[in-house]
Amino acid sequence: MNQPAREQAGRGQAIRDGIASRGLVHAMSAHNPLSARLAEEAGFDAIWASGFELSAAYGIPDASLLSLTQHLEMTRAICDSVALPVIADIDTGYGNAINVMHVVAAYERAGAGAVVMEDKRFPKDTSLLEGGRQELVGVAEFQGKIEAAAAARRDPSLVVVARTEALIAGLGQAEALARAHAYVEAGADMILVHSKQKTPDEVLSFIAAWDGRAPIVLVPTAYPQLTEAAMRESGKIGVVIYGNHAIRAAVTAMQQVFRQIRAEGGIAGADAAIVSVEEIFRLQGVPAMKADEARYLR
Ligand code: SPV
Ligand code: MG
Repeated sequence: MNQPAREQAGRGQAIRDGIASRGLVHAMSAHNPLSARLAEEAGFDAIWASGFELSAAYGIPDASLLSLTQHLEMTRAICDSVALPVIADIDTGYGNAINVMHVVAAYERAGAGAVVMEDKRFPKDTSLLEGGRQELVGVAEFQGKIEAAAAARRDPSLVVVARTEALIAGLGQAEALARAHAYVEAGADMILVHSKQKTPDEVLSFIAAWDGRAPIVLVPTAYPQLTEAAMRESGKIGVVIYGNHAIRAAVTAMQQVFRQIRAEGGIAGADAAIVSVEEIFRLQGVPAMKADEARYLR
Protein backbone atom coordinates (compact mmCIF):
# COMPACT_ATOMS: atom_id res chain seq x y z
CA MET A 1 0.00 0.00 0.00
CA ASN A 2 1.24 3.50 -0.65
CA GLN A 3 2.00 6.43 1.59
CA PRO A 4 2.04 5.31 5.19
CA ALA A 5 0.23 8.04 7.07
CA ARG A 6 1.29 7.11 10.58
CA GLU A 7 3.61 8.82 12.93
CA GLN A 8 6.35 6.63 14.30
CA ALA A 9 5.88 7.23 18.02
CA GLY A 10 3.11 7.40 20.55
CA ARG A 11 0.59 5.33 18.69
CA GLY A 12 -1.06 4.10 21.86
CA GLN A 13 -1.84 7.71 22.72
CA ALA A 14 -4.54 7.81 20.04
CA ILE A 15 -6.35 4.96 21.81
CA ARG A 16 -6.01 6.60 25.23
CA ASP A 17 -7.10 9.99 23.84
CA GLY A 18 -10.00 8.38 21.97
CA ILE A 19 -11.36 6.89 25.18
CA ALA A 20 -10.87 10.17 27.05
CA SER A 21 -12.56 12.30 24.40
CA ARG A 22 -15.20 10.01 22.88
CA GLY A 23 -15.79 7.50 25.65
CA LEU A 24 -15.60 4.45 23.40
CA VAL A 25 -13.05 3.46 20.76
CA HIS A 26 -14.33 1.04 18.11
CA ALA A 27 -11.86 -1.26 16.42
CA MET A 28 -12.47 -3.37 13.31
CA SER A 29 -10.61 -6.57 12.61
CA ALA A 30 -8.21 -6.84 9.72
CA HIS A 31 -6.06 -9.61 8.29
CA ASN A 32 -4.05 -7.57 5.80
CA PRO A 33 -3.40 -3.95 4.82
CA LEU A 34 -6.29 -3.88 2.35
CA SER A 35 -8.90 -4.87 4.95
CA ALA A 36 -7.36 -2.38 7.39
CA ARG A 37 -7.60 0.39 4.84
CA LEU A 38 -11.26 -0.43 4.18
CA ALA A 39 -11.96 -0.28 7.93
CA GLU A 40 -10.21 3.07 8.09
CA GLU A 41 -12.27 4.42 5.20
CA ALA A 42 -15.46 3.16 6.89
CA GLY A 43 -14.71 5.34 9.91
CA PHE A 44 -13.43 2.96 12.58
CA ASP A 45 -11.16 4.38 15.25
CA ALA A 46 -8.65 1.53 15.38
CA ILE A 47 -7.63 -1.74 13.73
CA TRP A 48 -7.66 -5.14 15.44
CA ALA A 49 -4.81 -7.23 14.04
CA SER A 50 -6.66 -10.45 14.74
CA GLY A 51 -4.94 -13.79 15.16
CA PHE A 52 -8.17 -15.57 14.30
CA GLU A 53 -8.52 -13.69 11.01
CA LEU A 54 -4.94 -14.19 9.89
CA SER A 55 -5.14 -17.88 10.83
CA ALA A 56 -8.30 -18.16 8.75
CA ALA A 57 -6.64 -16.31 5.89
CA TYR A 58 -3.92 -18.98 5.95
CA GLY A 59 -6.61 -21.67 6.14
CA ILE A 60 -5.46 -23.00 9.51
CA PRO A 61 -7.12 -23.15 12.96
CA ASP A 62 -6.51 -20.34 15.46
CA ALA A 63 -4.66 -22.67 17.83
CA SER A 64 -1.10 -21.27 18.16
CA LEU A 65 -0.28 -22.68 14.71
CA LEU A 66 0.35 -19.30 13.11
CA SER A 67 3.93 -18.27 13.82
CA LEU A 68 5.01 -15.10 15.58
CA THR A 69 6.73 -14.00 12.39
CA GLN A 70 3.64 -14.48 10.24
CA HIS A 71 1.47 -12.39 12.55
CA LEU A 72 4.14 -9.79 13.32
CA GLU A 73 4.96 -9.16 9.67
CA MET A 74 1.29 -8.79 8.74
CA THR A 75 0.80 -6.43 11.67
CA ARG A 76 3.79 -4.39 10.51
CA ALA A 77 2.33 -4.17 7.00
CA ILE A 78 -1.01 -3.05 8.46
CA CYS A 79 0.69 -0.42 10.65
CA ASP A 80 2.52 0.86 7.58
CA SER A 81 -0.73 1.20 5.64
CA VAL A 82 -3.13 3.07 7.89
CA ALA A 83 -3.03 6.10 10.13
CA LEU A 84 -5.25 4.44 12.73
CA PRO A 85 -3.77 2.88 15.86
CA VAL A 86 -3.38 -0.88 15.57
CA ILE A 87 -4.28 -3.20 18.43
CA ALA A 88 -2.15 -6.32 18.07
CA ASP A 89 -3.45 -9.72 19.15
CA ILE A 90 -0.37 -11.40 20.62
CA ASP A 91 -2.31 -14.43 21.87
CA THR A 92 -0.52 -15.91 24.90
CA GLY A 93 2.67 -13.93 24.22
CA TYR A 94 4.24 -16.95 22.46
CA GLY A 95 5.68 -18.44 25.64
CA ASN A 96 6.79 -17.27 29.06
CA ALA A 97 7.55 -13.77 30.37
CA ILE A 98 10.87 -13.71 28.53
CA ASN A 99 9.17 -14.50 25.24
CA VAL A 100 6.66 -11.76 26.05
CA MET A 101 9.41 -9.14 26.41
CA HIS A 102 10.80 -10.05 23.00
CA VAL A 103 7.32 -10.08 21.45
CA VAL A 104 6.10 -6.77 22.92
CA ALA A 105 9.28 -4.95 21.86
CA ALA A 106 8.89 -6.35 18.35
CA TYR A 107 5.23 -5.29 18.03
CA GLU A 108 6.05 -1.83 19.35
CA ARG A 109 8.80 -1.48 16.71
CA ALA A 110 6.34 -2.70 14.09
CA GLY A 111 4.11 0.25 14.98
CA ALA A 112 1.39 -1.26 17.18
CA GLY A 113 -0.43 1.07 19.56
CA ALA A 114 -1.64 -1.71 21.84
CA VAL A 115 -1.01 -5.38 22.53
CA VAL A 116 -3.61 -7.79 23.85
CA MET A 117 -2.26 -10.81 25.73
CA GLU A 118 -4.52 -13.60 27.02
CA ASP A 119 -4.14 -15.76 30.12
CA LYS A 120 -4.45 -19.10 28.31
CA ARG A 121 -1.75 -21.73 28.31
CA PHE A 122 0.36 -22.08 25.14
CA PRO A 123 -0.58 -23.70 22.79
CA LYS A 124 -3.99 -22.10 22.98
CA ASP A 125 -7.27 -23.00 21.35
CA THR A 126 -9.56 -20.39 19.86
CA SER A 127 -12.04 -18.89 22.32
CA LEU A 128 -15.40 -19.17 20.56
CA LEU A 129 -15.11 -22.84 19.62
CA GLU A 130 -17.68 -25.08 21.30
CA GLY A 131 -15.77 -27.60 23.42
CA GLY A 132 -12.41 -25.91 22.80
CA ARG A 133 -9.45 -26.54 25.15
CA GLN A 134 -9.48 -23.59 27.53
CA GLU A 135 -6.69 -24.03 30.04
CA LEU A 136 -5.50 -20.93 31.89
CA VAL A 137 -2.08 -20.22 33.37
CA GLY A 138 -1.83 -19.36 37.07
CA VAL A 139 -2.46 -15.79 38.19
CA ALA A 140 1.10 -15.22 39.43
CA GLU A 141 2.58 -16.49 36.17
CA PHE A 142 0.36 -14.19 34.14
CA GLN A 143 1.12 -11.24 36.42
CA GLY A 144 4.78 -11.83 35.62
CA LYS A 145 3.97 -11.80 31.92
CA ILE A 146 2.07 -8.50 32.27
CA GLU A 147 4.93 -6.94 34.21
CA ALA A 148 7.31 -8.16 31.54
CA ALA A 149 5.12 -6.66 28.79
CA ALA A 150 4.98 -3.30 30.55
CA ALA A 151 8.73 -3.33 31.19
CA ALA A 152 9.53 -4.18 27.57
CA ARG A 153 7.85 -1.14 26.07
CA ARG A 154 9.96 1.87 25.16
CA ASP A 155 6.94 3.99 24.29
CA PRO A 156 4.98 4.63 27.49
CA SER A 157 1.80 5.20 25.43
CA LEU A 158 1.78 1.57 24.22
CA VAL A 159 -1.38 0.08 25.75
CA VAL A 160 -0.93 -3.27 27.46
CA VAL A 161 -4.28 -5.05 27.51
CA ALA A 162 -4.58 -8.12 29.73
CA ARG A 163 -7.25 -10.49 28.50
CA THR A 164 -8.87 -12.93 30.83
CA GLU A 165 -10.43 -16.07 29.45
CA ALA A 166 -11.92 -17.05 32.82
CA LEU A 167 -15.49 -16.78 31.51
CA ILE A 168 -14.57 -18.61 28.29
CA ALA A 169 -13.06 -21.40 30.44
CA GLY A 170 -16.25 -21.59 32.51
CA LEU A 171 -14.54 -20.53 35.75
CA GLY A 172 -17.21 -17.97 36.66
CA GLN A 173 -17.45 -14.33 37.50
CA ALA A 174 -15.55 -14.38 40.82
CA GLU A 175 -12.49 -15.87 39.08
CA ALA A 176 -12.79 -13.40 36.18
CA LEU A 177 -12.97 -10.44 38.58
CA ALA A 178 -10.12 -11.71 40.76
CA ARG A 179 -7.93 -12.19 37.70
CA ALA A 180 -8.85 -8.77 36.29
CA HIS A 181 -7.91 -7.09 39.58
CA ALA A 182 -4.64 -9.02 39.78
CA TYR A 183 -3.79 -8.07 36.20
CA VAL A 184 -4.39 -4.35 36.83
CA GLU A 185 -2.19 -4.61 39.93
CA ALA A 186 0.52 -6.09 37.73
CA GLY A 187 0.37 -3.09 35.41
CA ALA A 188 -2.26 -3.82 32.75
CA ASP A 189 -3.67 -0.63 31.27
CA MET A 190 -6.96 -2.24 30.26
CA ILE A 191 -8.81 -5.52 30.82
CA LEU A 192 -10.35 -7.53 28.01
CA VAL A 193 -13.00 -9.86 29.36
CA HIS A 194 -14.08 -12.38 26.76
CA SER A 195 -17.30 -14.38 26.71
CA LYS A 196 -18.88 -16.86 24.35
CA GLN A 197 -22.36 -16.70 25.88
CA LYS A 198 -25.05 -15.93 23.33
CA THR A 199 -26.36 -13.06 25.46
CA PRO A 200 -24.39 -10.21 27.08
CA ASP A 201 -25.62 -11.16 30.58
CA GLU A 202 -22.37 -12.53 32.02
CA VAL A 203 -20.34 -9.69 30.55
CA LEU A 204 -22.85 -7.14 31.89
CA SER A 205 -22.68 -8.59 35.38
CA PHE A 206 -18.87 -8.49 35.20
CA ILE A 207 -19.08 -4.83 34.17
CA ALA A 208 -21.54 -4.02 36.97
CA ALA A 209 -19.15 -5.55 39.51
CA TRP A 210 -16.02 -3.96 38.01
CA ASP A 211 -14.62 -1.04 40.00
CA GLY A 212 -13.65 0.79 36.83
CA ARG A 213 -9.99 1.19 37.74
CA ALA A 214 -9.05 0.22 34.20
CA PRO A 215 -11.20 0.48 31.08
CA ILE A 216 -12.80 -2.73 29.86
CA VAL A 217 -12.34 -4.05 26.32
CA LEU A 218 -15.11 -6.17 24.80
CA VAL A 219 -15.26 -8.48 21.78
CA PRO A 220 -19.03 -8.92 21.39
CA THR A 221 -18.95 -11.48 18.57
CA ALA A 222 -21.08 -14.00 20.49
CA TYR A 223 -23.54 -11.41 21.83
CA PRO A 224 -24.00 -8.92 18.99
CA GLN A 225 -27.17 -7.50 20.53
CA LEU A 226 -25.04 -5.38 22.90
CA THR A 227 -24.96 -2.00 21.15
CA GLU A 228 -22.32 0.70 21.29
CA ALA A 229 -24.93 2.96 22.92
CA ALA A 230 -25.36 0.48 25.78
CA MET A 231 -21.57 0.14 26.12
CA ARG A 232 -21.21 3.91 26.40
CA GLU A 233 -23.93 4.04 29.03
CA SER A 234 -21.96 1.75 31.34
CA GLY A 235 -19.12 4.29 31.39
CA LYS A 236 -16.63 1.46 31.98
CA ILE A 237 -15.96 0.18 28.46
CA GLY A 238 -13.05 1.82 26.67
CA VAL A 239 -12.74 -0.26 23.51
CA VAL A 240 -15.05 -2.50 21.51
CA ILE A 241 -13.38 -4.88 19.09
CA TYR A 242 -15.35 -6.33 16.19
CA GLY A 243 -13.23 -9.43 16.13
CA ASN A 244 -13.78 -11.23 12.84
CA HIS A 245 -16.10 -9.20 10.64
CA ALA A 246 -13.52 -8.52 7.93
CA ILE A 247 -12.85 -12.18 7.21
CA ARG A 248 -16.52 -13.14 7.52
CA ALA A 249 -17.58 -10.35 5.17
CA ALA A 250 -14.88 -11.40 2.71
CA VAL A 251 -15.94 -15.04 2.83
CA THR A 252 -19.62 -14.15 2.31
CA ALA A 253 -18.78 -11.98 -0.69
CA MET A 254 -16.44 -14.53 -2.30
CA GLN A 255 -18.83 -17.44 -1.76
CA GLN A 256 -21.68 -15.52 -3.42
CA VAL A 257 -19.67 -14.27 -6.39
CA PHE A 258 -17.83 -17.56 -7.00
CA ARG A 259 -21.15 -19.46 -6.94
CA GLN A 260 -22.70 -16.98 -9.35
CA ILE A 261 -19.83 -17.30 -11.81
CA ARG A 262 -20.05 -21.10 -11.75
CA ALA A 263 -23.86 -21.03 -12.06
CA GLU A 264 -23.81 -18.60 -14.97
CA GLY A 265 -20.78 -20.03 -16.74
CA GLY A 266 -19.06 -16.65 -16.99
CA ILE A 267 -18.30 -13.39 -15.25
CA ALA A 268 -20.72 -10.97 -16.98
CA GLY A 269 -23.47 -11.25 -14.35
CA ALA A 270 -21.12 -11.08 -11.38
CA ASP A 271 -19.48 -7.90 -12.59
CA ALA A 272 -22.36 -5.76 -11.36
CA ALA A 273 -22.03 -7.17 -7.85
CA ILE A 274 -18.33 -6.43 -7.33
CA VAL A 275 -16.16 -3.32 -7.31
CA SER A 276 -14.44 -2.24 -10.48
CA VAL A 277 -10.79 -2.89 -11.18
CA GLU A 278 -10.36 0.90 -10.94
CA GLU A 279 -11.52 0.75 -7.32
CA ILE A 280 -8.76 -1.75 -6.59
CA PHE A 281 -6.28 0.56 -8.34
CA ARG A 282 -7.41 3.34 -5.99
CA LEU A 283 -7.01 1.15 -2.91
CA GLN A 284 -3.53 0.13 -4.10
CA GLY A 285 -2.50 3.78 -4.33
CA VAL A 286 -2.06 3.77 -8.09
CA PRO A 287 -3.17 7.44 -8.49
CA ALA A 288 -0.38 8.56 -6.13
CA MET A 289 2.13 6.39 -7.98
CA LYS A 290 1.06 7.92 -11.29
CA ALA A 291 1.51 11.41 -9.84
CA ASP A 292 5.01 10.40 -8.72
CA GLU A 293 5.75 9.01 -12.18
CA ALA A 294 4.71 12.28 -13.79
CA ARG A 295 7.05 14.14 -11.50
CA TYR A 296 10.11 11.92 -11.31
CA LEU A 297 10.23 9.55 -14.28
CA ARG A 298 12.33 11.02 -17.05
C1 SPV B 1 -9.13 -12.84 17.47
O1 SPV B 1 -9.83 -12.17 16.67
O2 SPV B 1 -8.11 -13.42 17.12
C2 SPV B 1 -9.54 -12.94 18.88
C3 SPV B 1 -10.94 -12.77 19.22
O3 SPV B 1 -8.67 -13.20 19.70
S1 SPV B 1 -11.65 -14.34 19.29
O4 SPV B 1 -11.46 -15.00 18.04
O5 SPV B 1 -13.06 -14.15 19.61
O6 SPV B 1 -10.99 -15.08 20.36
MG1 MG C 1 -6.99 -14.02 18.86
